[in-house]
Amino acid sequence: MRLSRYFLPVLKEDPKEAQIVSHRLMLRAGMIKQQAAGIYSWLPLGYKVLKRIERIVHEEQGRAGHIPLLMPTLQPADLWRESGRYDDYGEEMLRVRDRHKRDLLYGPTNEEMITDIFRSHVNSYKDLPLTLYHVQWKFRDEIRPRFGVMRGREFLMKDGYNFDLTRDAALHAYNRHLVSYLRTYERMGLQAIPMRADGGPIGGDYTHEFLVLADTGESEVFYDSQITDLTFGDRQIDYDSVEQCQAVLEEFTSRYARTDETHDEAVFAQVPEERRRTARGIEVGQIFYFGTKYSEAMGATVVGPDGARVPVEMGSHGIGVSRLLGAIIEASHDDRGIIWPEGVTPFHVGIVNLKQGDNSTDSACDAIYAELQARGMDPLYDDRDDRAGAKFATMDLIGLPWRITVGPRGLAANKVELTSRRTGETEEMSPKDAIARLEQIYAPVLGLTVQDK
Ligand code: P5A
Repeated sequence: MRLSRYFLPVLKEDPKEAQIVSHRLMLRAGMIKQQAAGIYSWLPLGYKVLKRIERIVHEEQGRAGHIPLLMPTLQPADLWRESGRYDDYGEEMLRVRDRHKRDLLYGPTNEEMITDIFRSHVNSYKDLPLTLYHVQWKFRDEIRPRFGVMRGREFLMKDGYNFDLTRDAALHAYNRHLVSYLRTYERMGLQAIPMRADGGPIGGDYTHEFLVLADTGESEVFYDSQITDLTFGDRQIDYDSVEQCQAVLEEFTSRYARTDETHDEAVFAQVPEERRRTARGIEVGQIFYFGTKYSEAMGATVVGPDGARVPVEMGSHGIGVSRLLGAIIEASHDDRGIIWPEGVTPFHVGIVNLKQGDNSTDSACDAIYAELQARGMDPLYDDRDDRAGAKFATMDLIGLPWRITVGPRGLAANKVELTSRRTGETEEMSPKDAIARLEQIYAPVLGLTVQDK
C-alpha cells in the first residue's frame, strides 16, 4: 500500500477520553473510531490487524480439528427461554422486537443456538466428537464500557462448542482447547496464562480464563511466579492424543494461578513466599466444561452405543478477538507508539523515502516495494512529500516492526537502512540484502519457503 492512497487518519493530539495506553494509541494511529459508547468502527489499519488476528485464530482452530460455521448476530428469544437464560441474563442482553412483535436478541454468546443446530442434525454417537466454532460479533450491554475495544459493548469473539458422548471425551475437548489457545496467543506474541476462574452466566464449575499480565488489566490475579517461565513454543502436538493434551494441561495448570473469583488464601499460602505474586491481568479467553446443562434443557440427545438416548456432553470456549488488539498493544508499546509483533502487524515493513520526487530514491523505493510484494510481503510505502521526521513519527506510532529508509546519499553507495522498531537498531545494507533479511524474518509468519541464494 502507498500511504498517499491509503486512509490513515492519525491524530496529533492525545484524545482526552482515553484512559489507557492501548485505547490512546488505537485512536491516535487511526485504527478505530467510536460511534457510541462501546461501539466502534474499524478503520483500515485497525481492521487489518483484526483480520490478521482472526486468521491466526482460524488457522489454530483448523489445526485442532475444529470446524468453522457462521451463526447470525440476532437470535430468537425462544431459544433462550428453553435454556432459562432469557430471564437470567438480565440487563446485559440487548433485546429487540421485530415488526411481527417477535422477541429477538443480539447474541451475547451462542450456546443455545449451537445446541439447536446440533439437535436438528445430529442423532447418533457415531457423529461425535464434534467441535463447531465461529468468529462473530457479540453484544453485551456492559454497564461500564471502557478502555476502547478492551471492554466494548459490541465486540468480536471466537466461540466454539464441543459435543461429546462422555464426560471424559468432553474433558479431552477442554484440554485440546487449552493447548490450541496457548499456541494461538503465542503466535500473537503474547503470554496468556490459564487461571482457574468462575463459570458466571455461561455455567459449569470447571473453567479457566487466559490472562495477559498488564497493570491496566481489569482482573486481579494471584499466581506462583514459576508459571511465567512456561512457554508452549513450537512443540508438535497430536490433538487426538488424550495423553499429550492432558500432559500440557497439567504442565500449565499445576501451579497456583487464579482470578479473584476463585482465589483461596489458604492454598496460596502454600506457595513459597518469594514466588507469590498478586497482579492485574487482561482476560483474552475462557474455556468452560459444563456437561449437560444446555443439552438437557434443550433436548439435545444422541443414540448411544447401547441404543438408549443420552444428553450430549458439552463445553464452550471463547477468545476475545477484538479485545486482543488492546491486549497486544498494552503488552507491546513504547513512548513513541505501538510495536506490533511480526505475527499480527498490519504491514510487514514500512518504506520511508527521504527525498520524495528524487529520481533515484523514487525508483529505488518503487523497486523495493514491488519486490517485497512479489515475495509475499505486505509493505507500506510512505510516498508522501513530507519531512523525514514526520514520516518516522508516523511509522513509529503505527508500530510496523521493520522500516527500510531510502535516502539519496546511501543509495549512491547502494545502501539503505533497515531499522527494528523494537530495538531501534539500524543496519546499512544493499536493498537486495534488506529484502532477503525481511524474507527470513517473515518466513515463519507467512509460511514462506526461503530459497538459498
Ligand atoms: C465461551 C464462548 C463465553 O462467552 N461462551 C461462548 C463462552 N465466554 S466469555 O468469557 O464470557 O467471553 C469470551 C471472551 O470474550 C471476551 N469478551 C469481551 N471482549 C470485549 N468486550 C467485552 N465486553 C467482552 N466480554 C467478553 C473476553 O476475552 C472473554 O474471555
